[in-house]
Amino acid sequence: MHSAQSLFQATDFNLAPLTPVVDRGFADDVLHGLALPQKQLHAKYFYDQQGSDYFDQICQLPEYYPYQTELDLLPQVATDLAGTFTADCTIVEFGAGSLVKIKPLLSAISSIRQFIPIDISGIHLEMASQQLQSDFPDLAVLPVVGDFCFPVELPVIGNQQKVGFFPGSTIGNFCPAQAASFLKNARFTLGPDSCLLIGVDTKKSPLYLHNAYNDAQGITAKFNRNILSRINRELGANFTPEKFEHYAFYNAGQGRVEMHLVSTSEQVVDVLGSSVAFAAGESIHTENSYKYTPDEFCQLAASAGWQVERTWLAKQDLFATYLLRNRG
Ligand code: AVI
Repeated sequence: MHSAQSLFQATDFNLAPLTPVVDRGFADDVLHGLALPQKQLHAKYFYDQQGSDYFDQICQLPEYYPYQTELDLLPQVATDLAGTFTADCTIVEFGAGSLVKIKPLLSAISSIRQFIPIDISGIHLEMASQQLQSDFPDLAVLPVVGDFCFPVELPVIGNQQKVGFFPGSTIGNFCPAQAASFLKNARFTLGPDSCLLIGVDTKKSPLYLHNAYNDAQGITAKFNRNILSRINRELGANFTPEKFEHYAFYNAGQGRVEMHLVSTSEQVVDVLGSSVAFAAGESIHTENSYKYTPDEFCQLAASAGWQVERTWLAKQDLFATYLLRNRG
């Protein structure tokens, strides 16, 4: 990721003008998304340093049940898995974030020798990996900065069994077709005889879901608007984030929470030389968060070549963790 300072570089050491150095992939995705009839931005772009910090704050909110519910479930999952994974193994975490949820597994499963966290947010990953390494000095921690939406090349790790770990219901941020393709890519990344331990949010009361994405302190709103600030910082755009309202609701037909940023007035924004016009009330669709019943998730996993071997449901069925096995 580019920091604010790395955005501009002098083409000649003593002369202006300064040339913006932009991440073309990010720029192309933003321009493409804002040109669609329903404007959209890819949710993976929430997670620059500031966005990752906001997400950590969301996880501490009383309304945002998925985080704490999964964290409370994991010690039981880990104890049960200690009897399954008895030979030396390597854990590969997709979208590793702050590396909190791996700790119950590392504490309970003594056969874990290596840990490979993969995350798109390099600085965040580096800091969290250093901390984890000092907490578990006998573990080999091998962070990989990368986009886990695609197959990822792992460091050479020998012949140990590989176990993928994808907590947090991040799979819900993909549409079902993308989720199936993530699951297929994960099979490819992890290889034959692998397993995948995955956390998936369940369908539940719309009001409960609504509150989780509309917290009283407005942190989710800040997280949502930060994507516009990031586009300003990294692509030199001139969004006024306060002129966009956070709007999140459960779309029961689609089985997903949708997040949008709604323009509060008619306005034109400059993004990399393109003028992007907004009508008052027009939205940018910034995130989907799909929820799955256990049956729906078993079908999705099967369509990608995984078999559900074990299911753990949290209290009141608020959240599920599944152990999947690669059917080869
Ligand atoms: C990371 N992901 C699973 C979160 C979710 O619930 O979809 C992101 C999030 N968006 C708003 N609050 C949290």
